[in-house]
Amino acid sequence: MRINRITLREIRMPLVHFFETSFGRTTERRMILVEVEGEGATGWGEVTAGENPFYNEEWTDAAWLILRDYAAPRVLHYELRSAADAADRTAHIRGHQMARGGLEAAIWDLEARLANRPLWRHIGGTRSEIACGVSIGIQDSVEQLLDKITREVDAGYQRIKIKIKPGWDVDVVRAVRERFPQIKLMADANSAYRLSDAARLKELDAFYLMMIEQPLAHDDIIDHAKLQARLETPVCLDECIRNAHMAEQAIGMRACGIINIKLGRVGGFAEARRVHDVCREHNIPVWCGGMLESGVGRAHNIALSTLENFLLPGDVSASKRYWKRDIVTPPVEVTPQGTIRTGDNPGFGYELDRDYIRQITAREETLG
Ligand code: OSB
Ligand code: MG
Repeated sequence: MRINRITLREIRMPLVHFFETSFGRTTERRMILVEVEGEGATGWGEVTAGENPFYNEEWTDAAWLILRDYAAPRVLHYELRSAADAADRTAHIRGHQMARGGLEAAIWDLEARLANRPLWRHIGGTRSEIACGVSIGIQDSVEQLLDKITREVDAGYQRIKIKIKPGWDVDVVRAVRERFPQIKLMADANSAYRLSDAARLKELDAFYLMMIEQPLAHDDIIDHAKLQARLETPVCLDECIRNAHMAEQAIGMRACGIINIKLGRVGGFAEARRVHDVCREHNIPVWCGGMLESGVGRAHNIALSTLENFLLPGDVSASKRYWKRDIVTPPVEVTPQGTIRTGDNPGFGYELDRDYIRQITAREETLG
């Protein structure tokens, strides 16, 4: 398979509602779409980096340069044996998994289309319906948070994740638990705590959370192991896990009981599958995380979630929770049972709304 053209597009999409985490508030997404052309077909990927280097070190503007100057030239006009080999072509780049992963995912989509197969089957997925949860950001008041949770539970979502940070943690989780004693509930701190906060985090054990996600530093597996030894609640690692080797080390150290796999964070489908396989071998369940994706990234997350060891509801939810209008048609929809059904369409499975993409494109560059 040979790629002869790569088009980068930066699109801007305002969120229906701001999304706030411990590292800040997002009101508009700036994401890069990667379109690869080769063998008479095209494939699409999305770069999941944030607008600022606050979740991890990547951000939209850096990703653009990495793709344009380093990643794309390594893939263009090169005879790829398969999409599974695409990540190797850019593996000499240190870090920048999200930039590399957007390109890699586009190549998988292209390969699936050339084979006339749905992407989820092409990557080895086994389930035709995935379980969905929601991630609910920090709100201006606890009342607002409770209202939002009510809405999502009523919509059928199978588990609720709330964001926490110092000052918005134990009391908030207690209030949620009092109102919703039965729901599957978890909390995500996005690295807002230090090991010296262990006693505070230990208080969360009282609320039988499914897990606490990434409480400590984004790059510190060792302290998570020390924390996990003191908590009943399973730790779930997100930011810390950038590849299968790190997953293996974290599991070996008992730093976590669960891992969140994000396609971009690990650099694409090939590495995501390796992380998945390592976790399965060690009986560590995984689920698919999200990065406020447009329909393209969302569709890739759906495909990823069909792999066998995605045993817990993920952060893959309906387009309308984020966008007034998504860039795919139909938009991603969730059943009243809190699931998303996959289909038999080739590639990532949705139609692109090219008119709308054109309208919201802030810059475009074709390489090759
Ligand atoms: O840590 O999972 C996270 C959004 C932006 C950055 C980091 C995270 C998130 C989410 C949202 O939790 C998940 C989603 O619904 O896309
Ligand atoms: Mg997270």
